[in-house]
Amino acid sequence: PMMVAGRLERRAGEEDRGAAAAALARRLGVPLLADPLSGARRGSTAIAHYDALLRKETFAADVLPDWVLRVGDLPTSKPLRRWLAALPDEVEQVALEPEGVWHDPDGVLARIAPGGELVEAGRTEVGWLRRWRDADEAAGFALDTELRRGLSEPLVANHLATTLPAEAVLVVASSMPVRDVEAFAPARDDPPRVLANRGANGIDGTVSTALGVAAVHDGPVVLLIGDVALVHDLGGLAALARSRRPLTIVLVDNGGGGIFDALPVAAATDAFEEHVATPTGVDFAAAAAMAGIAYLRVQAPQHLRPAFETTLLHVRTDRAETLALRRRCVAAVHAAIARPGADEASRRAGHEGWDPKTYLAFIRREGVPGYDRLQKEAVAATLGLAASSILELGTGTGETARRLLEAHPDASLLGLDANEDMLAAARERLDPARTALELRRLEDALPDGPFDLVASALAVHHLQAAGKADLFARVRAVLAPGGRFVLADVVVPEDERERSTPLSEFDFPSTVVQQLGWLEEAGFEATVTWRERDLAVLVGHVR
Ligand SMILES: Cc1ncc(C[n+]2csc(CCOP(=O)(O)OP(=O)(O)O)c2C)c(N)n1
Repeated sequence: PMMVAGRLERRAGEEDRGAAAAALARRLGVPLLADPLSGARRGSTAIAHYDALLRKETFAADVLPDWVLRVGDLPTSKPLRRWLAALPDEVEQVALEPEGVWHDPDGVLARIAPGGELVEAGRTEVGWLRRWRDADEAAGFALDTELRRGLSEPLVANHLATTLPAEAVLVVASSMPVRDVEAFAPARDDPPRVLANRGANGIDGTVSTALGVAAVHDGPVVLLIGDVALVHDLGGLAALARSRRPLTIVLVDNGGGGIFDALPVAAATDAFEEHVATPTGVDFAAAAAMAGIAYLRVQAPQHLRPAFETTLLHVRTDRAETLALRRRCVAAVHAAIARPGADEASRRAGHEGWDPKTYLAFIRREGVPGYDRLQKEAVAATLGLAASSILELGTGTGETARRLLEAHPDASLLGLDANEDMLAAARERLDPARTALELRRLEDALPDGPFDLVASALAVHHLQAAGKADLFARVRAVLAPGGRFVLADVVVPEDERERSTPLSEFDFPSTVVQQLGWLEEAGFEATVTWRERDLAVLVGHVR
């Protein structure tokens, strides 16, 4: 069994239900995955780093509970939400909700237990809590090491959640502040109260909310907010001058909506900055002067503490660096919990450490369950084209190349791969008279065309969204008129439960729809010729 705690309401004078949830988890001896908004991220069974942990497929698949008790709202973390939604049907998920209100967008709750009903948890298996605790602790160490390198958005969230006293209230804005606090706040016995205006996750009115909290709360009140959200409530900033209670505003200014950098829309480079990221261009020192409040440019974490008068603490960060840091943090957590053996599958299916001798057997056995079928469908999608020159991206051991040469007896093939050992293996099995092989990464410039056919199997998903969009445009440029691009790869399945290919931190599959979009943008007429579970064959015809 396990417990999951999300945002819990608490009115003045009511008992602290977060603390009660943590006490229950301790009594049951079960892991408690608690969003800081629940107030339950405390005690010896609290798990703080579930967001990063559950991004690792092998870990997520390895720690399935037999029973879940949920209190409060759903936590914000997408990986946690997905994982809960995809738990097997026989895992009963129960919401404990004394107020008769619960949140279940995925329709996975089996039962709503009103307050007071005796909740019977199954027996706790020996070592079950320890597996979670060990992973959580390893994750915490790994993150500390990453975060110590310099002032950053995750460090700001971590520092505030670690150092604010129990009597403080931390108000967090929507977008990354609420997520950073969820991902980087440690479990501690006396956490400050964390409040957020979730609702529809608006970034508006947040300064006003914090102002209201400061008006009634006796202890320090700190607001953690992004630059776009702050600009959405400059009116609230102006109102601060009329409040006699101090509010400390920690502004994380990354020049726009940093949340969007991690989304596929970031690949739309022509419109992204102006229409999605929307940097505000506001001079925040001048905004503080307008509001009549103190202003300080933050250079080090120790500046981040409650001030005695209302103050704007301005932290400048860089969006691209922040995105890279977030990814390093997740990778560091995954490396820290990697267990030899358990992770062999994902490591070998990943980018590094491929051994060409065993790769094919491995991938047939457990790596990509539909491997043979995918190969067949990829070749089928190339038929009907009189190809004399073929470019293959990610030749690997040469399996696809062999099949392509067989299907196109008049063609010669140029194969690219970033791994020398793989190319050596491919060289051994392919006809040298019809094949040339080159060591190149997909990110590198493509060889000059024109080619009649560009084909790729199980390689392009190593590129992130922007990299894929960019590659598709470069492929289009080296194709001859009437040419074709055949892309056979792992994709994000329509239903998470359809995922059957083990992924590592070097795999970034996209959805079919996203990839069709990038193909169209690159000037292809794009179609799907085959798809099953998390594998698909996409074809781009030169328009
Ligand atoms: C009222 C409202 N308008 C628009 C949005 C869409 N939206 C979500 S996050 C975001 C960007 C927020 O940027 P910022 O406050 O700087 O935080 P960051 O993403 O950089 O952490 C926007 C515009 C929203 N949630 N609410």
